Amino acid sequence: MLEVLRRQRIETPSWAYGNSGTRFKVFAQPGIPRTPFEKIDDAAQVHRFTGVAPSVALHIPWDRVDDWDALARHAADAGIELGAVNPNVFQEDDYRLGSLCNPDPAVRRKATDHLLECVEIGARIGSPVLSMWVADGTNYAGQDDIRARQDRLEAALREAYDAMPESMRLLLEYKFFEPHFYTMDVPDWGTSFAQCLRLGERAQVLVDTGHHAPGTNIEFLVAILLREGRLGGFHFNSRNYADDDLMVGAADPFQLFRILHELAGAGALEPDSGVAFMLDQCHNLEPKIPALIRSIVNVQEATAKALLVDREALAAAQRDGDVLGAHAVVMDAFHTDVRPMLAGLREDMGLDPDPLAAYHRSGYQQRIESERAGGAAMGWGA
Ligand code: LRH
Ligand code: MN
Ligand code: MN
Repeated sequence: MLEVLRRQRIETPSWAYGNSGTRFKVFAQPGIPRTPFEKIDDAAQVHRFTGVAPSVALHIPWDRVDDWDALARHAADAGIELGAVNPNVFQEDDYRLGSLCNPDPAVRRKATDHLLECVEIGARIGSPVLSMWVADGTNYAGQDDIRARQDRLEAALREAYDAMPESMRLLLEYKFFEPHFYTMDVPDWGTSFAQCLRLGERAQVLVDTGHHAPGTNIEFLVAILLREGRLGGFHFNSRNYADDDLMVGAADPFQLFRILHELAGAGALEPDSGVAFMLDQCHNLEPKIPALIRSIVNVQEATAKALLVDREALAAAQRDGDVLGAHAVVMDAFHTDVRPMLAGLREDMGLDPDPLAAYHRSGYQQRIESERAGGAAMGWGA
């Protein structure tokens, strides 16, 4: 069990280090990175104090640089890997009626070329994942042909898929609403799954935990995708209302535990299981690096609890039809305080048992706040 926790890998998103907010207001924070290089420096701090966050996801164009080799070298020097490359097909005027699904072939060409560029960047920096979120959709009945849009999507994804090196996977993320309010072209795991099936084995579903209708049983769909070998990974975050992007494990730690319980049962917590653990969060009020450290710790705690489930006792209770007994086995694990065990593991890994306190003591926050005065917002809210 400790071995699984020691080897766990959780990727942080570059955009979580930048200023963010809602459509009402972006509150600027001191010490925010001014360049993708500085975002990597901050990601390296999260890894330094947690020991399990060795990679950072990029969003293009938010993280576009002139010299990709220089960025990869900078990351390597900081002890960080460049992780998933996220194309951005939702922030151009041309995409008003969609990007990959747009009725205009010229717009689709432009969006597809952006995917191809991202595949090229990913290949150059050694990224294992092309992480696609398609913001396309419609607002009104009759606005466009639903099935034709799926065909256009398939054609565009096919180009990206065929261009990917063998080492790369395409993860297709879904979201049930926003920015469109009548149809989204990839609203749910079923639509993503159907597209992935047509593309091939290296196309898999990405589950962003904030992208479901209220009441959706996420662990159920996770179990189904695991069974089909098509669970590519997660964008972890918490939601109370919609796509809130709060810290993972904050709103509903029990839900996070239930998801990880499904993964544990399928052996999918092992780093070579092919399920990518990524955070996708925005820290609108709280300081970024401490929030990401806290998020990593939240995932570790839920993982430890999932690993504590007595699987033999659970199987026996299930065999016996002992409903309350089976439930008790799961709840016993959930209610266990795993914090002392994780503190011990960190010491064993040569880390401080309390990563947040260690970060605060390190002086890094004070340094970036004085050195980066006047830094620009990047990504969300730029
Ligand atoms: C969309 C999303 C997607 C984007 C990210 C910034 O809501 O979850 O993953 O790339 O937010
Ligand atoms: Mn996401
Ligand atoms: Mn989202």
